[in-house]
Amino acid sequence: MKLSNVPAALALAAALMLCAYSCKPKNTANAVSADAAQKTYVPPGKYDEFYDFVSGGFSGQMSVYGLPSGRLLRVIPVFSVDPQAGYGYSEESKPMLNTSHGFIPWDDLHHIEASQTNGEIDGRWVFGNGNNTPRIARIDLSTYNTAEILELPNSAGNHSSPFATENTEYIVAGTRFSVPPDNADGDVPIDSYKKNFLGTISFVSVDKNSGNMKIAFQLKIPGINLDLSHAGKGPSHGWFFFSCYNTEQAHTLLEVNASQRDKDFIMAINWKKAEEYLQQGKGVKQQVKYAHNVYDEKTQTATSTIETEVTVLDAMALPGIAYMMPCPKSPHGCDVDPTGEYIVGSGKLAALIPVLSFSKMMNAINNKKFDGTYENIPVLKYEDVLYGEVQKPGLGPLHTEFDGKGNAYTSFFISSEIVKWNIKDLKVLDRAPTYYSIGHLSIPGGDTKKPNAKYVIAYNKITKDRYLPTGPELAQSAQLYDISGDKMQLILDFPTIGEPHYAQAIEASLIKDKSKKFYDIMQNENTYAAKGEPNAKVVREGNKVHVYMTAIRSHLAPDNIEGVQVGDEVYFHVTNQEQDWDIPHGFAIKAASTAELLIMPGETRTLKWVPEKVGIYPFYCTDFCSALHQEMSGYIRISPKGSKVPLAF
Ligand code: K7E
Ligand code: RUQ
Ligand code: CUA
Repeated sequence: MKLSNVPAALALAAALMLCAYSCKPKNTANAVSADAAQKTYVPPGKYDEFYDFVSGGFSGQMSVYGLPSGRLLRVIPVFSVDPQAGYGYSEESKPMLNTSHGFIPWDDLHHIEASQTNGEIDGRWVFGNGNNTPRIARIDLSTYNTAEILELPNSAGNHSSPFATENTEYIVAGTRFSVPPDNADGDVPIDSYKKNFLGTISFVSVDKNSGNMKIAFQLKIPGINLDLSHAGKGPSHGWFFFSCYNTEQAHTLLEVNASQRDKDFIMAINWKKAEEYLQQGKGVKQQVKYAHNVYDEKTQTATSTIETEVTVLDAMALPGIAYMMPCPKSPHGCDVDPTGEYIVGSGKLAALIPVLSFSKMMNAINNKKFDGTYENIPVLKYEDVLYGEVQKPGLGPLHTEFDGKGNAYTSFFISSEIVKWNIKDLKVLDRAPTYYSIGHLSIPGGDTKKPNAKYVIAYNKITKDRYLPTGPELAQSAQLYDISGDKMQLILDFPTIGEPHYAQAIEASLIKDKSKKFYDIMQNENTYAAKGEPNAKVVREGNKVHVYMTAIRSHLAPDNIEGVQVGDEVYFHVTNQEQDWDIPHGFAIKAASTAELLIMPGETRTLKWVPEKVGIYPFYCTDFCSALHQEMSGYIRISPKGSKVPLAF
């Protein structure tokens, strides 16, 4: 660390903080549109027009809201254990949270991306990235379950993720932290960064039918920080664009040392070229360890497999895969417009928005107009790839979404506003304040070829005085704007679960009818399913006791269990016998250190309990399911180890 940098760092930090706390946007009074109530009113019993899948940030979960009402419809457990659903507590779901580092019941679910076909949202799956221990999750949009979680090796801080190519050929993930590759000796001095640390981009293929993910290949890139990315589309299909900061490759005092250059890069990756190299056998097999967790709908059980190999292509050694396009000051967002021609970078510290041109980039590449190399990767000239700059748009541009009518909407963290601008002439058309410090914003389909630009939703970092005070912590806030006219109109504030980053809103008509109502119990292949109360039983195998329990309004069977001893491993396999929509049963037992189970109709869920003390323990259904719900209960008697009490139920 150079000492001379310290005052500069402090000054910068102070400036940014000042802004976050004092930049209360102007024209607060007329921000809310007069007919807001009408525009967001969805009468009781009526459905919303959009589902909004919102990242939960450090809550690790994904939440689903209805728009325009802002109703919270569901929280889907993904990267964190969830007591409500028993996710991460039931034996069936525990393997979902396995990693090569063991069971990790928390992550930072950062960005959401919907699957696409022909560059349009197809309503099959949404993907979320675990930012901390690099993972990608796939959520099924008929069951709203986390169907798959894939860990990424050679990676750390999986931030530039999980963005999809036009036909979801790949979900792409770039590492935010460069690290020594997993198969290298990691015990190296941190100041050997430039020598030992590398960046990685993972191309995860997605099976068209099953959705199953697989790391098709990884690209080895210089030790820079990848921040965000988006796929090319239309003419730029086959390319992927990444914002990069810290091209200085600093490893201390990043806020200064990684912000020295006037320009960092947007890296363009030609993944079709990478595929060619792969076919020519230019990939190098590398031994690594990463978990691949799949939930099987038939057995209703997740399995975790530790995979041991990835194929790596070196983008610094194989020409034609990577190019660097200069982009002002620490770019954050990296967004491609619906035509696929314009690439918008957002320099967090820049006072302008650069718009790069794909066709100009191709010209420069085809004419080999390079301005030297960066770690062997050709660098293009800013002037050669620049379409133009939006001048003085606001402070701290972060992310851009598109309306498909030639306009772009950019979020400004520091000046707390959304700015609408025209792509063709780069003129600012409108600005609307956000409360406060907006991060991402999203328009339904706003990062696809076909946006449905009825609304833009702001996801804000700071809530302050917008809600009734609830102690030092306030819920983060989302704000809904009507953008069907020329001017943006704020029509609703609604709180979010955890810290929202990116989100994807999907037209309800596309997915609502395929939403599963219950599981067919006859198709339930869980090894421990009990179908019908006569099949309820208790089986002892050594010190393991398996309780095959049935739940139906309003009875748990068996409801009296004896002959179980301290130190036994007791497995309550509870099968919900109902075959009707929205009739779950719950299950909890006194003193069991795990959470409850919540069992959907036709489903089996297992709670493991190792009793430690002699006694009588009641258990009961936790979900108020009928007038006789309180009667849905029972007792288990725990006897001392070695007791002669016979097994009875
Ligand atoms: Cu801008 Cu981590 Cu996508 Cu949040 S990131 S804001
Ligand atoms: S019971 S409806 Cu516990 Cu009165 Cu709740
Ligand atoms: Cu079943 Cu309450």
